[in-house]
Amino acid sequence: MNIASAEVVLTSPSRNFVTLKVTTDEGVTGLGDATLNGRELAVATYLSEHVVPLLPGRDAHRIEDTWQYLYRGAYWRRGPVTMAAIAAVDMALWDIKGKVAGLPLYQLLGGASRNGLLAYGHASGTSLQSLSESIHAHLERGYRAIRVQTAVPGINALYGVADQPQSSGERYDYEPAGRGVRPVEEDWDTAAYLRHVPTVFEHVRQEFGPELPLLHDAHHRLRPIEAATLGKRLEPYDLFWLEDCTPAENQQGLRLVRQHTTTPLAIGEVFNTGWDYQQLISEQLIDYVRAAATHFGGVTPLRKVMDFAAAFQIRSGFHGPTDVSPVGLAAQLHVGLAIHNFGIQEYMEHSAATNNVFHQSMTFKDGYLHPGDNPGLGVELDEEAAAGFSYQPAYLPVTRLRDGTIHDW
Ligand code: EZ4
Ligand code: CO
Repeated sequence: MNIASAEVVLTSPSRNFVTLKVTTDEGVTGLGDATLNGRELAVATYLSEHVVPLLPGRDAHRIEDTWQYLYRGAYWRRGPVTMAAIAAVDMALWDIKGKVAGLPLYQLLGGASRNGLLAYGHASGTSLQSLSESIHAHLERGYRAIRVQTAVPGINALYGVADQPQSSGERYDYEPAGRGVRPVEEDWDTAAYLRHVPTVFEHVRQEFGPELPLLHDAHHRLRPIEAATLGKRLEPYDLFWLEDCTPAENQQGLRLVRQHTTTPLAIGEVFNTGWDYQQLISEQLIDYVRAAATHFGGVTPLRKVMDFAAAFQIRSGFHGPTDVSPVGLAAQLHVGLAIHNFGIQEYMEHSAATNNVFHQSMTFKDGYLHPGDNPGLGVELDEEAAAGFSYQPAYLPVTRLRDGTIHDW
């Protein structure tokens, strides 16, 4: 069975998504996610100009061979645009293989290692009161693990904090990419942040008790010594993890963090290959792999990095924001269900508009996700609905310090 054609679908139900649809000469179709928040058109063009023309005539079953052909064949290695494009092809071919076999993808990866995937949701608040309401609202929706982000006195605009109050039953709808031709600017003050965050966790632990798994995302803002300080200050509150405490291109910087704190560390949502994890995993500098199938070259390399991590007792915590489409989310749910070293899955519920474009078989029940048992990935694209929403420029914010210096967002 050969690939007959492939097409790139751009849609923007409530945010932009780049989807690849591959069709075989037997009429089987597969979907892949290539969404790269804020750089969608670069990936769409990479796919349509440099990848789609290479696909017709290739054996649709030879997934590893096609992956290596696209990765090594480009000569230029790695990078988010390239790896998102390769991811889309990889996912689409796994989707096709599952449909041909009549099996959900997780069965092809070895079958389920568990009944469901523990998910965490994003609670946030501009005050301790609204944060508490947000956590309660998440618990009522079934979540059994919660990421906690709050406003910080002295910082005007901060990632991960919804600006509207959340009441029970409402979907959390913090979308960091603002529509417009330029990014908005936010501000940052490390000292203010380091002073405030431990007081928030003290409050949350007092109110919600010791058992609820709590997570926190530092979003690449800290230097190693600052990350070590935060990890130590948060130890009394027993975090499930502290995420992206530093911009981890500097992998050896994590040694310093590790020497000072036992707060578990999760890193890597912006990484795009296993090489980015080489030192972090082999030196056991992290506890959770944050990769997303979409930004990491697909199902094939995600499975490989998790097998590498397993040898070091490192578990998964795949990146699951809404800038991973339902197709990309499904891909990582199948991997998470199959691998032994699953840890937790981020889940940021897609909007109703997105769910009308992408019909998902996955379920979220009592705090656990399951990819469903439809053959392949279990996601279908309503192309007519997708065509109703054209691409709109949208960018993640940039951050400046008080003196105007650009900082990591
Ligand atoms: O800000 O995916 O842990 N989750 C995150 C995300 C990122 C967005 C950026 O597009 O850090 O919400
Ligand atoms: Co993050």
